[in-house]
Amino acid sequence: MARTESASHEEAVYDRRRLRQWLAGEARADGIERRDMLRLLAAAGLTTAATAATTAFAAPALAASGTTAGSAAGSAAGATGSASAAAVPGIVKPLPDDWFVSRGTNAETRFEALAGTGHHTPTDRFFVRNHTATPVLDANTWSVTVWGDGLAGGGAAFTLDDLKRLPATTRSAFVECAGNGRSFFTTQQGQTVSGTAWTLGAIGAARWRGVRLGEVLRRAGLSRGAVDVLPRGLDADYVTADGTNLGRVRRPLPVSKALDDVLLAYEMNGEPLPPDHGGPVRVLVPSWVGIASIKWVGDIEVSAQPLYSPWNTDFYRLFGDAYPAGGSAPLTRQTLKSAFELPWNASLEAAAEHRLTGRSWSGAGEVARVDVSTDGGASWRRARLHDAPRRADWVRWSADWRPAAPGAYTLLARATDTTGRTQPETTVHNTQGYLFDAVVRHPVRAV
Ligand SMILES: Nc1nc2c(c(=O)[nH]1)N[C@H]1C(S)=C(S)[C@@H](COP(=O)(O)O)O[C@H]1N2
Ligand SMILES: [Mo]
Repeated sequence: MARTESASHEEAVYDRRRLRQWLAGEARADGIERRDMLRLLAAAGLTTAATAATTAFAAPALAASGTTAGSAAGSAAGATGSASAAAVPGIVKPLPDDWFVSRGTNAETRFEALAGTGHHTPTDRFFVRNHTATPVLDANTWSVTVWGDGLAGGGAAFTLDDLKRLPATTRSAFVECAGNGRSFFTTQQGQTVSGTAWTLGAIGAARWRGVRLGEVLRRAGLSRGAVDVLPRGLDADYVTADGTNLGRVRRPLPVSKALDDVLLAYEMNGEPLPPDHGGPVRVLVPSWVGIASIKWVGDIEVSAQPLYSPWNTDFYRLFGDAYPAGGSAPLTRQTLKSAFELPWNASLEAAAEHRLTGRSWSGAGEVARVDVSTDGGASWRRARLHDAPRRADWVRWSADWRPAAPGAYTLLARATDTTGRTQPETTVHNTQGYLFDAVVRHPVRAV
């Protein structure tokens, strides 16, 4: 508990410090409307007239050398046997209907498709969240440029071979969208939220191999004055529904996190990182909201001043009645969730023994225990854990159940992590539906 609270306190302090620096003309805020900055400043109690000029966005000319996935999803049909492919323009890999639900430019993993698959999500079943479309990049010509006034020298570029020559690290971690579970704000709590209506499948866990970002930053000449690191994707500019061009997907990361456990990953589950998941190289930010893990990274700005992008100002903060007018501090760690590996409204044989399986995860600490209810929350029992709980990862669990009679049942799973947090009954509303952590009520039928 103490660890979580002090960490979120540090984030609030960090955010306020950035705002002060912006007011003093020390911070840059590209792509952010002045009124949005003023709203943030007001929220932080820093309402002095802001007259700081912003510096023009200067970056090395970088062209995404490659094509963008067009109608690849269509050609994927038939590649996976009987299941037809869900249509998501912009995603390269096949999306069979029994593994995925298509949601706009995104594909959600069906949790029932993970039953019996092992600890890591098979890459072919891993959810895809694209702001635009998957660019298919050539690993032989790809490179990442590290640049900015937070470096002592003039910066550096690294090819894939350069990165592979540096010491490699392998680790297991989940990537989860901050909006995972968003639809339950509406279906369980009767609230309105904006964004992709995910159920619980905007998460996957994989074994990632790559080089520590800290190693790359040091070789590029990281200076002591560096504050923020801004990785940027090579996918197309993101244009909002109202036509505003927000530029390429990018989100600042404090240097402290960048030097801690962040990877530049070039392998996923023992294979070269595939196009949909950011190949040839993506950023992997363990425990944090998925948006931090920038795919198709093309350049990384290292800055001696705090940086902003729409992805840490207008998006990926908590807005709403319970939050300050400018929103919460930018989101960092994920929250706590659990899911059954069963379809919604699954049919189970009555008076037969069933092994209910599922997974739980937390961005704050390891999962300490999982409790399961098969009677809508009237009684609970402890599930068996099938993995050694680890930070930034999920655990598989199971509980046996014999439905006494045919009829409708509500299954619940509730995780507790090592910081002492337990999934609550409801999540405090925020307008963009981030960080849903309440226990999900999963309906099944015994027949
Ligand atoms: N360049 C780029 N990086 C990106 C995104 C994107 O659209 N473009 N989406 C982000 C979001 S919101 C999430 S949740 C994760 C999803 O990773 P995945 O598609 O490999 O599951 O990638 C993040 N990195
Ligand atoms: Mo996301």
